[in-house]
Amino acid sequence: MISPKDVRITDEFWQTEQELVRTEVIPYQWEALNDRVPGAAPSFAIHNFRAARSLRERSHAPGFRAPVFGNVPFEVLPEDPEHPDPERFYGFVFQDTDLYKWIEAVAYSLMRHPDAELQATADGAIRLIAEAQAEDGYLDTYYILNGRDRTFTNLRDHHELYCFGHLTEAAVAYHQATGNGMLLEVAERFAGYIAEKIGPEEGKKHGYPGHEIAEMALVRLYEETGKDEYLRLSRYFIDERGKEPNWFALEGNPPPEYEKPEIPYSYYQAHRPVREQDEAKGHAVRAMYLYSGMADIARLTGDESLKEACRALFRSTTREKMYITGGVGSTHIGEAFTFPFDLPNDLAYTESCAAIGLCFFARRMLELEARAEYADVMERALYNNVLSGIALDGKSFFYVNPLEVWPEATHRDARKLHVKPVRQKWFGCACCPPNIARLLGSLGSYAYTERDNTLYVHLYMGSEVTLHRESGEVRVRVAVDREDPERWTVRIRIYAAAKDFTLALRIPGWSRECVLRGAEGAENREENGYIYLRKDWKDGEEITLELPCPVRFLRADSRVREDSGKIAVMHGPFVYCLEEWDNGKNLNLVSIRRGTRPEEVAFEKAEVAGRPVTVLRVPGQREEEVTDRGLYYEAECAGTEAGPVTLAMIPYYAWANRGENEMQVWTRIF
Ligand code: FUB
Ligand code: ZN
Repeated sequence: MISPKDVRITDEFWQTEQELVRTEVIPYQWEALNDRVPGAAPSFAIHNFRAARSLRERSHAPGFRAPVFGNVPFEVLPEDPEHPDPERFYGFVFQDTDLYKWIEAVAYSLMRHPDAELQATADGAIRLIAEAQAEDGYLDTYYILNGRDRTFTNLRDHHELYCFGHLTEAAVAYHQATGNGMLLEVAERFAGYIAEKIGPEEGKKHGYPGHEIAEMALVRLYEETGKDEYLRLSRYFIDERGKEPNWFALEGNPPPEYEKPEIPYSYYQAHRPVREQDEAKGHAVRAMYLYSGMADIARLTGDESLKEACRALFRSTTREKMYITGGVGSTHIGEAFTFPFDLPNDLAYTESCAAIGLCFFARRMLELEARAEYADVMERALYNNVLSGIALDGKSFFYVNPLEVWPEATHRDARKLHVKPVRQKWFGCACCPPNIARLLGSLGSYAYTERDNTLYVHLYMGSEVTLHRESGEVRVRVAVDREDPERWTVRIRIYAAAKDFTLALRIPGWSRECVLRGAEGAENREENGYIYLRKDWKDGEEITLELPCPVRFLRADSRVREDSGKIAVMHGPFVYCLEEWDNGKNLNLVSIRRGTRPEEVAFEKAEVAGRPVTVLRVPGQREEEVTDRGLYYEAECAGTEAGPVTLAMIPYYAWANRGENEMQVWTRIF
């Protein structure tokens, strides 16, 4: 894998996002983790580690009695919010992960931008984590503080292995960024503890995580340390999942209410062995994380049946259950997938973490086999659902990313209370904001992958990647000029002579007519959506790829009932939307004029919340408002009166940055 350390993002658009993470998100989240943001839901993450450290210190005192697990709920709130008990655990069962994700985001930031003060803060947090770790290596403050007698007794719901996964991801990143191995040691000690308790051997629990992530985290740990036991454990989790008798039944905990007896355990993707799964099911984030881990294991072991399952699950996810924005998970009930083509726009759940998980999955599929389809999906999720999760000023976040919002309904309709019309400062369940931060921080490893002397360029963003090869370093610099909205001009320059080296350039799904210049004498072939250029490259050699970037009108498959008779507008990888701010109230009354051709759409340079955006001006109509003829009234079968208007569309990621207002992605044709 190409480390984010080896890629420097120079692109104006993406560098702005990375700088926001560095200058706004990381400092803000640190305050949030320390419960110092007035008006924001408290995190208790640091509080819990302090309490666990204090418990460990006290555990050596004479007469110490370890806590015994009582009836502790999934989320613990202080009785007196003003005075939380310093010795108690608060927050969700997985609260520890917010700190781990923050450390991971810090690691990526330090890779790009050394900062002694930030590093010292993170080092301090890591020391706290190490001091909170139990002497046997176990580390989950929820159990440490509420009672170790329940350790690993509810793998299905209690997230201990999920916490381990995030700890490990952070540990690897921090080690790579700074060389500080303290967190890596903590993670390895916890991994060792897990392997003692869970596994195929007699006397161990034959279980696996209820919320996946440990699978891919263990692969990272294996790749960082070279220790086979981590790969074995990851593989065990994957192979064991869904086998009969089902571990989650054997554990004997009562089923949660969203679990239906006729589809047992699909919420956790444990309804059947993973190689027999071919439909994306259950909790969307869990599903994406599992499939990512499966793809990792398939890559490392060459296991064909696992590869086939990954392909089937990718198809199911993206050809039947994905929104045009790259969002996945249609319902807030269980934060889950529903059935194929059920993609409601105003009820969508489309959690930011789920779209991030889809990026993880797609990148791992690319590492398995280069097919532009995977990169198209990764790009779709990244440029739309993921980016919409964070405000343009980096100070507030969406958990849920709907495709249509009528603010009044989100306040008054109980079915839509999960939809927020404006981004929130923080959340009691704050999984999304630090997840966005760690993804944006590690963008470089999504833009490129490397295999067999081939550098794959998946995402076109200004950047410079350094490849470490036996013959020396090769630097490849990519510059993307988007000045002309009708085309992206990509210039790729290679520094250092590279013998028998292949550049593989993705042909984006939105730009099939691309034109390549340069690469004289290269062996040139096209395969699965990539142009392969193989040759002995000279130092300083440059090629140019012109990517026409037309406006496109998209329709949905007829089975997506919500979108019948409507179109969505895209420009390059960006999905566009209408906002009330630009188009007036009642977006239900506007339509795109029948027969409009994409070439009739005009571009306009504008700003939203101080950030440059390309606005699309689209010929449209607005129906007259009828409010004085009764709830229902007799009318001609000819449509209502409508007058011409020019609709202004902005990129979806930029919506809700100018206050609360209506928004819609899919618009009627009339
Ligand atoms: O359960 C941990 C995280 O919290 C999930 O990934 C999110 O969906 C949220 O439920
Ligand atoms: Zn989330």
